[in-house]
Amino acid sequence: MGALPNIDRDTTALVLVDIQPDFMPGGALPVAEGDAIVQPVRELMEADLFGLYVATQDWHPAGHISFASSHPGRKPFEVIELYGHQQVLWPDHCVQGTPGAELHRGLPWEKLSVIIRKGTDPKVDSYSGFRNNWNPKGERPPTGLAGYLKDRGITTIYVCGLARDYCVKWTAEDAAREGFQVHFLWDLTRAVDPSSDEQVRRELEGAGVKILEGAPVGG
Ligand code: VGL
Ligand code: ZN
Repeated sequence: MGALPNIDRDTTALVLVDIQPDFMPGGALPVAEGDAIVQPVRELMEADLFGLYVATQDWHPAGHISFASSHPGRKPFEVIELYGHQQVLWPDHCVQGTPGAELHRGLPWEKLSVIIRKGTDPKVDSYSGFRNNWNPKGERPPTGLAGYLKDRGITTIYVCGLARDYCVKWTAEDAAREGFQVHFLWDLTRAVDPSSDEQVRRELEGAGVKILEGAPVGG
């Protein structure tokens, strides 16, 4: 690829999802090759193509409902039913205030206008930057990010980060439902389960998300 389509800075934001040490190799919930996105994401941020930069940060209280350790007898990566939906049980990760929950030190975060911290409700998980997962009432409460972007005239977003098959995917799908044009920077993401890649592609395309491959700048 090597070049992005023309970007209108006034209406286009870059959304950086969960680029945190706990999702890097050696972290608490490691994503294979998660560290490989850091340099291309840095180059993309430094290219200064976007009018607005937003990050999400997975930010769970200790004892969070998504942790296997909160469910006696369960192990990480088992799936349970929670409030009528499937919930993967994760290793403890991104615990508020721990080093693994920080934003990765290799990126120019000073460009950010806002950081959306998510997964802060002890009883509700949150993959997407736009809405929590389902709560006991069957709702997915908004984080305010859609309004934040719309109030600033943003109509188009590019998404990258970790993990491709969870938080980046859910963020992209919710953004499309909110009416944004969504571009998924495939090679600036990595998956928890790479065997799901083809299904992830089909579901993103079904949601109206455009998948862009290759290094967006340089590369
Ligand atoms: C994520 C699982 C649990 C992600 C966050 O960032 O994709 N995955 N929490
Ligand atoms: Zn999480």
